[in-house]
Amino acid sequence: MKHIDLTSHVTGTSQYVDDIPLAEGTLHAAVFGSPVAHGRLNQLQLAKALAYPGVAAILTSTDVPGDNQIGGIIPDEPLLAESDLHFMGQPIALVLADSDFAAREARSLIEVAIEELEPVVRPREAYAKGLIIGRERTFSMGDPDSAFAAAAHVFEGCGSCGGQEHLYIETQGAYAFPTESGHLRIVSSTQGPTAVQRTVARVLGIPMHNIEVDVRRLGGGFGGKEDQATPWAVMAALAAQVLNRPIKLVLHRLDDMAMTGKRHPYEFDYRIGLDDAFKIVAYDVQFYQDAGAAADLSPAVLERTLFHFTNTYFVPHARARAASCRTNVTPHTAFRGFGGPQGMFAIECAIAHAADELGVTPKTIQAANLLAEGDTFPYGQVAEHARAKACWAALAEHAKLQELEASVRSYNQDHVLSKRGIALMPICFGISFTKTHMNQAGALVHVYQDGSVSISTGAVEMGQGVSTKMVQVAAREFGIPASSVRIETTNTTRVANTSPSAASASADLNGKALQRACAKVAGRMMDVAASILKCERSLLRTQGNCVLRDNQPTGLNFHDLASACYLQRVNLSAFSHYATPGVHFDANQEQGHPFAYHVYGCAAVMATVDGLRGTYEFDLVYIAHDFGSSINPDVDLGQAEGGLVQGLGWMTCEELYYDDRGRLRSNALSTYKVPDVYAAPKEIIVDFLDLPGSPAAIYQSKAIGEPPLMYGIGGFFAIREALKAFGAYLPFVAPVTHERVLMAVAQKVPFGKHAGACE
Ligand code: MTE
Ligand code: LUZ
Ligand code: MOS
Repeated sequence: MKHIDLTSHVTGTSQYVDDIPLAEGTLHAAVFGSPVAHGRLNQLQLAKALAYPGVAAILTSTDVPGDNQIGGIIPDEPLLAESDLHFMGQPIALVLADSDFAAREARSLIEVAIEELEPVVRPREAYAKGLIIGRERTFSMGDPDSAFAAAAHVFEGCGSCGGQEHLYIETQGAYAFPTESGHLRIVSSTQGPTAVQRTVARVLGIPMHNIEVDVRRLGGGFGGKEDQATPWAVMAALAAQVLNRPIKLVLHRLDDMAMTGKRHPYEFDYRIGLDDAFKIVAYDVQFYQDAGAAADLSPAVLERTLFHFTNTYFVPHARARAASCRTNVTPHTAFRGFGGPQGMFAIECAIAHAADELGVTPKTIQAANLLAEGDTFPYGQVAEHARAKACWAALAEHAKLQELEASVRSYNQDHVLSKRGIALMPICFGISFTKTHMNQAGALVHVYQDGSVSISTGAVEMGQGVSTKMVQVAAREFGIPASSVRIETTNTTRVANTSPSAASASADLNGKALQRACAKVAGRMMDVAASILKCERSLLRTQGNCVLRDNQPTGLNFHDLASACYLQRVNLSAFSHYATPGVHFDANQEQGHPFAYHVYGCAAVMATVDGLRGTYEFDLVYIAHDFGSSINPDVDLGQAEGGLVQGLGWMTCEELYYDDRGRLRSNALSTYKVPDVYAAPKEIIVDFLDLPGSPAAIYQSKAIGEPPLMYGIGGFFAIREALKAFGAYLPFVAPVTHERVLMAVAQKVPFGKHAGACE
């Protein structure tokens, strides 16, 4: 089945927040943000801005009727700054005017008196000053200290990986409508409608039932709208309530890039111990997460770094420590992989370092340490249906890895100015929210009396195809064509108390809830069919709109059955709830069974580096991925390819540059480079591993949204291998931009001096 938004996307008729026809009396909002990264706000002069034609009002923290607080995990973030300014772009005031242009012009007339303070822009510096959010966490298994003492080889070093701009095509935005009796209806481009509803209630000091949040779809989220869609919706709601007018707030791209958080940059120190058979006997790592100026989701992201710090390897003696470091940049947030990629990058660096020293390729070490069935993860969960070795073997066979490696060697012999490298990137990603209570969902289904079906779930469509999958679930449960099913908007009045669409779990959680809801209604309908056809219900099933008895048509179709049910006063609606069974985690012991299952896969990435220019290209990426029994191979393939390219971008060309005043200099598409069609690999081949998925996933499929992003890490190491062929060593600093490659070739960074990574 094709993605249900295919035609409307291609013809430009899909609707987003900015496409909603303007309601009478609408005011447009522009957000005035802090001009400094750290300081104290002494005075705000609004007179000139208020005098600008068309300006209706300017709201500040003093206009907040409830709690001026939007922090989800830790209450450390005001909606609008009071006196302390913690990052450049931090919202201070909201200008409301009768046009977007007027609001923005007036915004530029706001004057401030600020006492500027020294900003902290590096996580290690924040750590040294004790600027830590939440508590430091340690995951540990075995006895690393003794294992290091006994290890034949021990290597230590450090590295870093940069942040990443989400660059959803639709920027952040919301449209709030005051309806009546203090009720607000908010259309928001959010992954978390309930988070918006809950936070609006808190900030406005009103009950949640006075707020309806509605989402048709997002033009991309990638985690950037899991939590950080909320403030813009709350600002729109605040102004709608105070002014009793519809309020539209859609960020312009430059504001979005300057004001919203990104993937967390990390720095790390590692130590790895191996025996003579290349077994990793011990691994120890310390992570410094650049959390930005407020907690946002950072503690949860940090936790997932710890869940994935051994990637897909079994390390008997392993320890990871991690701290969220408070710096004066935008609070960083969820981004596809949610801290997992950073954890995996670190161990891949440690492996590459050991490989350099031991004179083997990283592949030798990777292969010797892949997780096996029954191995224990450092957080206590035992690997079941472990597919690390199966994916590795499938890749080696299907990609004809040995031939590929031979071709790289001969290429390098024949070429002086350009060299090739190949890297393998095995992955393992845990599926479930690591906060156990978030693993729940709800679904509502109506069968109308004409047999057409309407479904609502808590899942938000952001391009990943979850709406398509929900339609497939309902069609399959009722035995009707997908064209008979309509998926409604995600709306807090139809499905309440939802988790954000995140953690790759939306299809599993909402699909299972929907399956139950459909089964309830279908069961009632089949009872009626059995009475009409005077036969055992167990002989009946529905397919392609027809009710079949012993697989033979009965003449009764789904439409007539629905109207018969209605006339017999049978309930044709149902709501169901689903909560993932068996997941738990004890954050005091740092032990438990946090994931319903794991997704595995392996990629081979081949890159060619031009030694004169420092440029590179990805010639080929081969992936063997554990999709389970995919319910939509087209959609899932798109997720695999898109995730890969987004991961390659993070590792290579996407460079966020903050100056030492905490100003983001790469704040536009002219200075922040995402992979385009030329930067994408010339060839991407994705093999579906032919193994059943998990019973915890919908129809034994497997979650697909995030895991493929981590294949992109292979891009860094493919380039690094190519550089080794030049006799140059690449320090473990990502992204590896063309400039960094050129420097590595030109300077022939001596091995062992992983320069630049550790200061
Ligand atoms: N794919 C598209 N096209 N757009 C997106 O915003 N977000 C990713 C992934 N794939 C995203 C995407 C992220 S971060 C997650 S968590 C999952 O989709 C969320 O959807 P799922 O739970 O249905 O997989
Ligand atoms: N969001 C979240 C996530 O709140 N918890 C998670 O565990 C998670 N994992 C991946 C992506 N988003
Ligand atoms: Mo995805 S980072 O879980 O929104």
